[in-house]
Amino acid sequence: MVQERPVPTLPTAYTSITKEEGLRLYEDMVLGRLFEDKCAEMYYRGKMFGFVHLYNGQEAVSSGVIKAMRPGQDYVSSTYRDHVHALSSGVPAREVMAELFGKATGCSKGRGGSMHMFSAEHRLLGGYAFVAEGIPVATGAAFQSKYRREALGDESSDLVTACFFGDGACNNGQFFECLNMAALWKLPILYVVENNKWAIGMAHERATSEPEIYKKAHAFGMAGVEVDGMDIMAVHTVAKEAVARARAGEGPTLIEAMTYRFRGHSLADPDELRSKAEKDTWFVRDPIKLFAAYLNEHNLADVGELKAIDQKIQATIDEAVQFAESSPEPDPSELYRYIFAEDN
Ligand SMILES: Cc1ncc(C[n+]2csc(CCOP(=O)(O)OP(=O)(O)O)c2C)c(N)n1
Ligand SMILES: [Mg+2]
Repeated sequence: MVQERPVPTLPTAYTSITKEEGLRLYEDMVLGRLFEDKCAEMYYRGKMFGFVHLYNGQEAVSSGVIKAMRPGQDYVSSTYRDHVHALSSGVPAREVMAELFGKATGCSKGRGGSMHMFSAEHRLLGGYAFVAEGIPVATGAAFQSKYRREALGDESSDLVTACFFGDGACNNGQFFECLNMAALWKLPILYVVENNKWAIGMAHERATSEPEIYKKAHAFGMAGVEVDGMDIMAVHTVAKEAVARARAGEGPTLIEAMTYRFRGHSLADPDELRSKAEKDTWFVRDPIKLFAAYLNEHNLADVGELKAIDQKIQATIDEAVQFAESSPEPDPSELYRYIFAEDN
């Protein structure tokens, strides 16, 4: 048995949910999972190029946080592991798949590919290939919403930003500089660390002096919370509190979600460094299976209802692949478009 860091569970009384909300969260996690499974299939069939990093296992973090926000208004920033954050933000599956195929109908018009999902409409500030690169961008987005509201008097600008990044990113200087500014200026932002224990082949404890990342918030006088990232109810509850705090002008929160990626670092990674014992420990904590069991136990959904959702989502994804395959590639005459803002 692998010795794992204990993660606090929320008191049961704290974690009630309506059927409607439960099914919405379940559906979003299934969308992320089935989409990524299809990505793997398409990648190995040679439909996509470059590195493709999948999110399987971490779905409770994306769904739990983003579904606690206002769709199409609040901002989300991601990393190179960005497909599922895009889906939770409302970018249609067909546009994410088309982007992966490098097609003109993709959400970044085929210019971005796997690591550069973007959607102004869905307030997705982008996937970023450099580790920690999204942190200053998200911090800037949070600053502008606060500035518009407080300095320019725009009351509608009570917007919140969620900034996702990995455990490895927390050893990068941008993390410290941005947390300092965000705490100083009480910015409306959630820094969400998806601690999946590894940065490619570097084990988290080998790379950082204080592995409990949420504690780093206290150095800045910021709220810091650790949460079971495989338990969507826990993530969603913590996220709702952090969003409310941010919207009320009470400042940022650092959320450390303890999670695990079920596949290698990227689809090119043979994943030989993580032990079988460690993987097995986490595989049994599959967030989708855990939540399906929760919904069953609390009579919120039966097996048939959940299966119907799975089938509906699978149909959406199959349609997304057809859309991506039949879409045109970007026209070579447009090679220099979308480089400067005025071209958009
Ligand atoms: C600034 C920078 N340094 C190094 C790399 C190479 N690199 C790509 S992914 C990665 C690991 C990051 O791990 P983590 O932040 O934990 O995210 P995860 O992949 O686990 O989601 C590294 C070092 C990079 N892309 N950018
Ligand atoms: Mg990691």
